[in-house]
Formats: sequence, structure tokens, C-alpha cells
Amino acid sequence: MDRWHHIHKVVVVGLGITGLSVVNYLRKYQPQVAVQVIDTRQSPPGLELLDSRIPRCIGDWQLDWLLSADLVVTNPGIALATPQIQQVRDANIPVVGDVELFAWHVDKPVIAITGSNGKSTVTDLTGVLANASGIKTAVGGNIGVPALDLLQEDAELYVLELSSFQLETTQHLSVVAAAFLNLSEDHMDRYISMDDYREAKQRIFLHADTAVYNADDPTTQPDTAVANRLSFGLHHPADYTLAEHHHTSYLCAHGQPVLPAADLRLVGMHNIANVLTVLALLDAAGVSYQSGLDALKSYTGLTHRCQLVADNQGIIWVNDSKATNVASTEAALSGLHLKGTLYLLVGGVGKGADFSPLADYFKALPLKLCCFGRDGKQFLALHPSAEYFDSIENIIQIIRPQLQAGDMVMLSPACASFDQFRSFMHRGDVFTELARRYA
Ligand code: UMA
Ligand code: ADP
Repeated sequence: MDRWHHIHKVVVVGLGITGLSVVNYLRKYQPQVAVQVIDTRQSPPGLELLDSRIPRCIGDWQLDWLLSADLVVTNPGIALATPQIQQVRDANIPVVGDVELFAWHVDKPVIAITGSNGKSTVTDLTGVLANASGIKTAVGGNIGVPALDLLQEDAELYVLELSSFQLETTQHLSVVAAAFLNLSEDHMDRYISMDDYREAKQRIFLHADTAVYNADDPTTQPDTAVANRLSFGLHHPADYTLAEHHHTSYLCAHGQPVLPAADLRLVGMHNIANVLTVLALLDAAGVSYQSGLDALKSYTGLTHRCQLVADNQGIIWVNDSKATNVASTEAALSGLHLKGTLYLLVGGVGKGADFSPLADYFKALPLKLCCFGRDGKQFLALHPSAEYFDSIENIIQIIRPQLQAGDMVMLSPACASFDQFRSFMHRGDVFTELARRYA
């Protein structure tokens, strides 16, 4: 079906890397279409890279452009409930995201991954294992490379990390396998309820041949009819799980051992669940991964996720800047065994979350809680050691003289970064630089 037949004018709302990828895609593959760009920010990222011939409206809305469009493509950061976008939808003008345009174009198998935590790890690792097994695989989406940019790579398989924001504006993405990893509170500034947030994530299964879900988290089970289902889990019976064979704990697929858990270099039980998901996804996609298992074994994880960044004089520094919600900080703290004190840095933009579940995790640890950022004061009541500081740098300067062998300094902030940093990557880089300077 040629979806572009009746589309003559497209308005792209929101620049950033997504908006730029949409403009570049349209210029290359749909050059007959007229393109206009709107970004409500005063100096949006990516503006300097936008072709000077493209009409743009910066710092405000341009409603007449929107209402005369045949198609509006929004950045995932723009909520569909935004009044101007709502007006467009009321006028029956289709509003889609970049992933929907990708879906219209792609003619190779796609694997898609969503969930509150672990998306980037599972996405990256799926790509690593598929590539190591000889399948030319392109990896992108919310992980940081816009889906449309992947089309340049001429891959045999695409692996997409999809946020709930991206899924809201995606209708027609057919996938060989889709995984919904877990659901926990996040983005409560954008959704009216957890049900609303879950519903957006469930959209990943709309056109999936195989649904991969978490047997330990019933909210991830597909609501709709799906041809095939595969489960992974650590605590409930599942198709992909840990099991003992000859007194050794193995990751197993349908009861068959695939590799011993001890062969993995990834840290934490949550990462075992992540690897089980990867195996399920690749089996569902028909990728034979035996020849790539060495790459899986040597994988140490992505930067900014429970990453060891300095280890000096017995003091360990861990950058978990990607912990932007409560559940990811809980995962970082679960099963942590320390000889000394944990100096935990928390705070930033709380996104309306309830931080109180962290109190039990804090109680179980020898802890000094160091709070910072816009919503950092919300943590003060959660542990007697809690203290508020202006910045991460300020924290490190003050705690450094107290640090002793056996201590750990960990940034796992349970919050987004936008109050003091450009992104979680920027925040993690700042912490890493300080760690290496003061270690
Ligand atoms: N914005 C405006 N006005 C506009 C356009 C944007 O105010 O006209 C604001 C929005 O509030 C938005 C913010 O700008 O939240 C960020 O937009 P951006 O320009 O940074 O967006 P992109 O660079 O295109 O990045 C987006 C994703 N960002 C968001 O969903 C907010 C990136 O995910 C993603 O990697 C990229 O597309 C490629 O697909 C980031 C993210 O934080 C990492 N995602 C959330 C998460 O993982 O929790 C969902
Ligand atoms: P996402 O892309 O969904 O944000 P990441 O792989 O980037 O996921 O990890 C984000 C944070 O969540 C990190 O702090 C990481 O240690 C933690 N994490 C990773 N996998 C899981 C999981 N399966 N369950 C809970 N937390 C996890």
C-alpha cells in the first residue's frame, strides 16, 4: 500500500535527533512532500543541522501550518494530549511518530523491546548476540539512534528499543518478536495512571508474531491475541528460566541448558532476566545464536548502567546514571553486599514518582544518603543519614575525606537529569569524571 499517495505536506513537530531523522528521511525517500518544522523551544537541539531551505517555526506553535498538514509527525517528547496536537487530531489529520514512518518503510524482520527498565540493555545485547551470530543487525530507537536513521544501514534484522511515548504514536509496526520486560512507576508526569502507562506499552504486541513476556510480572502478559507467546522469569515457571543441571545453574530455553549463569560477566539477577529475554527474542526471530555465545559471555553492559568507573584504594565508584526511576535504583541496591558504607547519590527530576518504597532498601544497607537536584529534598525523610547538597560535585568534595577502603560511591539517582544536566549521559559523564579525579 502506498501510504504516501495522498500526503503532500508534512509538519514535523519537535526537532532533536528524532525530528532531524524524520526530515532527512523525507528528503531522501519522499522528496515530493513539502516539509515544515515546528519546535516550541527557543533553541532546540539539532537546529544547526536543519537544511536552511526547510521552513521552520521556532519558540512557538504555528497552528495554521498544523491544520493545513496532511500528516503531522511528532517527537516522542510531545504528549498527544498537548492542546495543539489535540486540535490537529480533532480535525482528523493523522498524527504519527517516527517509528510509524519506519514501520511503513521497513521490509526486513524487526524485533521490538519495551518495559520500564532494562530496555537498552536487552536491545543492545540482542544486537550484539545477533551480529556475533553472523546476522547483520541494526540497533536503535529510544536507545539513542532514531529508527529512521537505521534504514541507511541496509540490515538483515532491526532491533528497536521503544518507549511508551513512541508506542503511543505507532499503529502499524509488524514485528517477528516483541518483548515487554517489566512495569513499574515512571513518567507519572505524562500519564494519568499506571493503567494508562501500561496500555501504551501493551501496544508493542499489536502486530507481533511472538510476544515475549515476564512470568514474574503479570502486567506484561499480552492483552490481545498473539500467534505465539514465550515467557521468561526467575521466580515463576517460564519457557526461559534458570535451572540446575549437574549442580550448576544454567540459563535454559524450554528446559534445555544454553549456558551456565556463572559464565556471564553481567552483574545482578535483573541482568539474568535480561539475557533470558534476549534468548527468547532471538529464538522467536529464528536466529541461531550458538556461534555467538562468546560475545554474550564477555558482555559487560552499557555505560551508565551499574558501571564500575573507578576502583582505587579499596573505594569503588559506580555510575548508574541511567537509573531514572525508583525500580532501577531498587535493582541496583538489591543484593548489594558491602564491607564499608554506601554513599548513594539520589535526586534530580522526580517525574511525580513516589520514592517511599526505597526506604526499605535504604534500611537494609550501611548508608549515607546524599541528595541533590530539584526533587532531591523528597528523599530526606527516607533515611536518617540523608543530607541535601547543591550539586554532585559538591557531594563528592564533601564526602571525599571521609571515604575508606570498602566504601562504595554510587550515583543511582531514581530521577531524570534535566534540571542540572543535558541528559542522563551528561550526568553520568560528570560523575565519572569526578570519580576518576577524586578516586
Ligand atoms: N520539546 C519541547 N518542544 C518541542 C519538542 C520537544 O518542549 O517542540 C521537549 C519535550 O518536552 C521533550 C524534550 O524536548 O521531552 C526532549 O526532546 P528531544 O529533542 O531531546 O528528543 P530527541 O532528541 O528526538 O530524543 C528522542 C527521545 N526523547 C524523549 O523521548 C524525551 C530519546 O529518548 C530517544 O533516544 C531519541 O528520541 C531517539 O529515538 C531519551 C529519553 O529520555 C533517551 N526517553 C525516555 C526514557 O527513556 O525514559 C522515554
Ligand atoms: P531502560 O532503557 O529501560 O532505561 P537500561 O538497560 O538502560 O533500561 O537500564 C536502566 C536502569 O535499570 C539501570 O539502572 C539498570 O541497572 C536497571 N535495570 C536493567 N535491567 C533491569 C531489569 N530487568 N529490572 C530492573 N532494573 C533493571
